[in-house]
Amino acid sequence: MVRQFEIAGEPRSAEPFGKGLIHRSYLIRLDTGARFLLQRINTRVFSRPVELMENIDRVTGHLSRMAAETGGQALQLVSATGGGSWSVDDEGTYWRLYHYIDKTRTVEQIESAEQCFTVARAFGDFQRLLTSLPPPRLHDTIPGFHDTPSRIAALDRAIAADAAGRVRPAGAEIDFVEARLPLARVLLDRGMPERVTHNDTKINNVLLDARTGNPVCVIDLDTVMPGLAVYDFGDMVRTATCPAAEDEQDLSKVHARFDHFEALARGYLAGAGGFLTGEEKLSLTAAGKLITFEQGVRFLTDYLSGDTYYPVSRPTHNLDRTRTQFRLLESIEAQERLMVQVVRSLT
Ligand code: GN1
Ligand code: MG
Repeated sequence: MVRQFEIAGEPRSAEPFGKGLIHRSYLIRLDTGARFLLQRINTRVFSRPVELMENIDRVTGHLSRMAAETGGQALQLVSATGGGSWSVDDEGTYWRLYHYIDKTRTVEQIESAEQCFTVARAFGDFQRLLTSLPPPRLHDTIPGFHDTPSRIAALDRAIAADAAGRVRPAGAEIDFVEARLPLARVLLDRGMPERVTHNDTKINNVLLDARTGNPVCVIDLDTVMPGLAVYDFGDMVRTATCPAAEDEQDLSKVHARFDHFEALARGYLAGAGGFLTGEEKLSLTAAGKLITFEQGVRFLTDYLSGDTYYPVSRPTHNLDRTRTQFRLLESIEAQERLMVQVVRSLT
């Protein structure tokens, strides 16, 4: 497959790479020492791979041009020998090849409040650089990705079908959602503009300089599409304020760290504050609640459906993930007033 791309050398090795839940990634080494990242696109999740790659082509092209001006770096696709930036194998599987960005590392868990600031600023910068992406509108690579009401509708269908016989063991979690239905609409009807957003703003989607730890490049561009700016902030709250892993089974470890929240808000506003409207800035806390809720609903739906979307390594894996999200949401709710206050003081 690597030979289907414009590379100068012979591929020597391929090893599985990274911890993504969706695609399969391989680190490729050529005889010249050059390294690449080969990715097998999951077309069960991204059912329109050509549109997906059109988006990524435009976004990486724009970011590279901007990076040249700002001195940063951007992901770069390798062209396929037949033209375009992807290749299809005999089985109809889509593949793409990125240049590997050297001297960087990723971390799975935020290490400090300071790191929250730098990573949030990197995602804020990312959004800001993309405010000048020329038209047309990007494709929706996953339609309705953050359409929380339709995520709830999907949950309702999974409950009705009870395909895996798991409605009973998930009773408490189903009740939890039931009690919070109005939250699904909390960001809608606020007149916020559509922006270009990343939609997967976990810390492991920022390459950090291996030596200094400074952000070098935002990666994982598959869900870059039109959306509300604050969705990205909400996903940072979900993933960066909590000291525990997404699938932690000891719920006493799950909570939102206030100082991390504050650092995220400062960092994000440092990157994106210049273009955000007042309404967007005042929606940051609500976005943290919403995205945590929505992710819990997605995990719960997958649990009830018999684990068809997220890979699992134990039968209750998706239920455990659901529980961390809901516990985290409770923790955010308990601190909500203070969070709103701190955001207001920053704006
Ligand atoms: C998936 O594959 P990964 O880890 O980058 C998912 C995100 C979820 C996340 C939960 C396309 O992302 O939306 O927030 O898992 N990506 C897609 O860990 O569904
Ligand atoms: Mg990822």
